[in-house]
Formats: sequence, structure tokens, C-alpha cells
Amino acid sequence: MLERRSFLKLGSLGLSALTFSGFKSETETRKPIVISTWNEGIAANKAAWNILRAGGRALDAVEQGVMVTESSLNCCVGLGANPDRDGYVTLDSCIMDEHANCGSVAFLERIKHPVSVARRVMEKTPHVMLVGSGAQQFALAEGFPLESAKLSESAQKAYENWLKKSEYKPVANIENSKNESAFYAPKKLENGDWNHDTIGMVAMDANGNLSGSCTTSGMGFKMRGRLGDSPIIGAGLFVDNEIGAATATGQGEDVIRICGSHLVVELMRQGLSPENACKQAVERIIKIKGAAAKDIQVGFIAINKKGAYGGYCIQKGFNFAVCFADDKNFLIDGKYLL
Ligand code: SD4
Repeated sequence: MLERRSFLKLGSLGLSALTFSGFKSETETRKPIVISTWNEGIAANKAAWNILRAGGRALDAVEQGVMVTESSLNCCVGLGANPDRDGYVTLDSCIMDEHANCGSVAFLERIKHPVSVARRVMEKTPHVMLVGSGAQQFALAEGFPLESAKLSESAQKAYENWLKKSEYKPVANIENSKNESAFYAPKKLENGDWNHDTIGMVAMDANGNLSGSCTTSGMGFKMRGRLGDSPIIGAGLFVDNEIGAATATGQGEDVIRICGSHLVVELMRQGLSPENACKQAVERIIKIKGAAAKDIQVGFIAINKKGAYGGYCIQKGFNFAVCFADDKNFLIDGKYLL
């Protein structure tokens, strides 16, 4: 077992001495570890891992990790993502640490790294959540640059395409599938996959402390002002340093309905494994939605204090990235119920 004291000792010897090769037995704790949603999780985990492997804080790891995705103009999460129905990209994000400190921004425009603004809200204000022009005002006062309002090339194309019908259908696509919904209208990637809009990340550092982050452009062509689960502590993200951490992706309205990430953590508190906790949360959504569940996607991922991880989703097509060693950063297909 990699105890804190031996980690610190090894830290001074050089971290290459640590293989972080995971569990040797059921009683062993796997740490550090970071997991995050979707294919983009691989690149994001890599940045997070660089911090974790050097003995850094999980909080720094989950911020730096998802910043990679927020920066990518080819992705779906940051300023390059699809706009709302009125043509504006609006971003939502939250972050939470091992002390239950949390910060959140929503309906934030023209700021590249909403997760970092969320962290500043957490660290520099007496509040948890800032939205809209107030969040932007705070970001500017904190020195974040105001970015262009111009849509990325791919978002401009997608928006023009959407405008042809301007159909408002409040149903989510089945992410990564070929099921095109006018409401969600995910972008098509060069490899033919459909995109999605969010990255959620949870991590445990070498000291055994947990943190999480979640950042999104929300659903493409959403109503102006619409928020999903991603910036809402308890819905899109929840961390309890005694138990574990969870984050969500997919149809935010249905994650909010069950306080999804909080529910997953509470189920782990009752003794469920991360995978089974995520499964039960998904089951609850399916029970509420009935036949309509087949039209939506929700995925949860979670880790517990032992460094066990898991994920579950409604439909086939959700995956997540797990990293706990220099040479162990891999994608897992989420198990699904429908
Ligand atoms: C939302 N949960 O805004 C987000 C969407 C998402 O991959 O996760 N997309 O509802």
C-alpha cells in the first residue's frame, strides 16, 4: 500500500520510482487516480496526471485537466462549441475540493476557461455560484481576457444548418450515436462520431484527497439562458472527501431531477461500488422517464476513497477515460441499461 509517508519519502527520491500500478489486493488503495468523461478524457487525464504524479493536489489536477478540453477548438466544450438558439456560446462549469469548498459559473460568455473562473468564485468570493454578465464581470475583474464572440468555423456551420429549420425539440441525442436531433444537433467529427458538450473529471491525489470539475457549453441550440446540470453542485458534480466523487454527462434536466452526482456519492456511502452506485442512479432516471428514457442519454462516473472507479449510462455509446499510471490512461465503454 502506498501510504502517505512513504509517498512523501519517494517523492523526494523522484517519482519515477512509483509505478502507481494499481491494486495488488482488495484492501489496497489505488492513488493517485483520475477519471473523466468521453474520448477527450484521455488528453485531459494526461494533463491532470502530470500534476498528480508529481504529488500535486487533486484540485489543481481537475482544473488543469479540463482546461485542455476547454482550450480545444475542435471540441464541444469551450468557446469553439455550438451556440444557443440565438447564436451565442454560453459556458457552464463548477469545481469542488476535499473540504466541500465549491465554486460555479453559468451562462458565461466569451471567457475561455470557465472552470478557472469557477475556482476563483470558490476561492475569492463568499458565494458558490455566479451567472451571466455578473460572472463575466467577475472574470474580467480577475484578469481573464474577453475573447471574441465569433463562432468557430464548425459551430458557425452547424448553427447555419440548424437555422434552416430552427426546430426546438427538447430531447437529447444519444451521444456518440448517429441519432441526429435538431435540438441537440451534435457536430459530426471527421471520424464520423457525433460530438457531445461536456467533460466531467474526478480525481484522488497521493494524499488521498478528492476533487472534481465539470465544464460544458451545454446543449447545442438550447434556449437562451438555459442551464443544465453541469454547473450545479450535487447534479453535475459532487465530492465528499470521506466517501468519493461523481460527475455526470448527458441530458442535464434529468440529472438535476435526481440530484445525480450527489445521489451517486450517497449510494457509495451506503456501501455500493462506484459502478453500482452509477447504475442505481441511471435506474432512477429510467424509472422516472419511463418509455421516454430511450430518447435520452445520461452517464455517470465515480471513484471512491479506495481508488475504485466505475461508470454507467442509459444507452450504449458513453465512454470514460481512467488514468492511474504513466502507462495507464485508457478508455472504458460505459455499461448501459437500455
Ligand atoms: C447539459 N449535461 O448541459 C450537459 C450536456 C452534456 O455532453 O453533458 N453533454 O445538460
